[in-house]
Amino acid sequence: MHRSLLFSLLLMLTTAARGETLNIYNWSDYLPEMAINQFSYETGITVNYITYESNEEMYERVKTSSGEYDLIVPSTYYVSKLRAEGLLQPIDKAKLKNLQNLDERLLNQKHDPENSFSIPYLWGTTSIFIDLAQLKTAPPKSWADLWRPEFKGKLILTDDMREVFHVALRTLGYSGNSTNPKEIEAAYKKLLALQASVVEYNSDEPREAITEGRAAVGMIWNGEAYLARQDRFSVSYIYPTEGAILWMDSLVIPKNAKNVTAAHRFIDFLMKPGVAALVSENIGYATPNKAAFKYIDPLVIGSKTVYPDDETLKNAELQIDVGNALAHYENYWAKLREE
Ligand code: N2P
Repeated sequence: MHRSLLFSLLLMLTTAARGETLNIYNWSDYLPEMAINQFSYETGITVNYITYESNEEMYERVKTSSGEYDLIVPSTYYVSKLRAEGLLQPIDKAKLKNLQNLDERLLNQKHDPENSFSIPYLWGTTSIFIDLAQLKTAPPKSWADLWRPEFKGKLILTDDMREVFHVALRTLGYSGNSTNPKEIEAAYKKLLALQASVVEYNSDEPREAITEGRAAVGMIWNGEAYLARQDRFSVSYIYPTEGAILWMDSLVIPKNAKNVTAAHRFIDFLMKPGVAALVSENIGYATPNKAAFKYIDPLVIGSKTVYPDDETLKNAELQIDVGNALAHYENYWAKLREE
């Protein structure tokens, strides 16, 4: 047997014997299994992958956890919230030799000015999908069109509080990050009027709702639309006239994480150009890793669904922290979902 192979096998056995485990708490369908296996093969660290469907679900669990998670992947506005509440620990950049691969335009953003606590993982949009095979009328062009009566019983929304409010707020001409209680209330009323059209709020596997014929139109994450189209060619992803929702998710380490060293190793592993390319191609979201681009299939880079063009980006609104106004959103969201 080749010596280095023997050596890595021994290493794997000894680390496995030590029982080193990395607990990753991430969105569903947001990290290809191939990448996890590669990491375990290279490091001997076992990955325990647990998933959530929304920032809110993740936040509730992390807030009350006693160190169950070593790595989590919040959106920008939850990075700032977790950080402000002292729930994160600083990232040791000296341990990240691949950090230079990231596009500096996505670093040092408002939610974490020096990236002391977060490293960008993926970014993307939330917009409108249509399944032309099911849709018998003219496709929607705007968020406002989702209220058209002919979509009744064919529409899905993401199960995502801020995003669903964002759509209603934009339809009313307000910012998707409104902190004005009157505007949030108006958005809630607007959403009540949409309720009869909604077949489900789905943030788990919305593409199944499409491929199984339950939904013909609605809100979706770009990666989900990209994967849905691979199964069903009649699915397209369009950007509404009011502008898409723009978001970015980052890797962060909770304050009470148990395996901080392995968490850093995993973050660094994800920033390897080949791994970042695999992730972007496999799940259809945009990587902030500029060194990865030369490895990504040009068809994926050229896809407006995965990598929106400048015009789309200019028209989109990035989700940001709404501070104390979050309580208004939560209050109306609970009412809406009780309906
Ligand atoms: C994919 C998760 C998308 C993350 N299931 C949205 N911020």
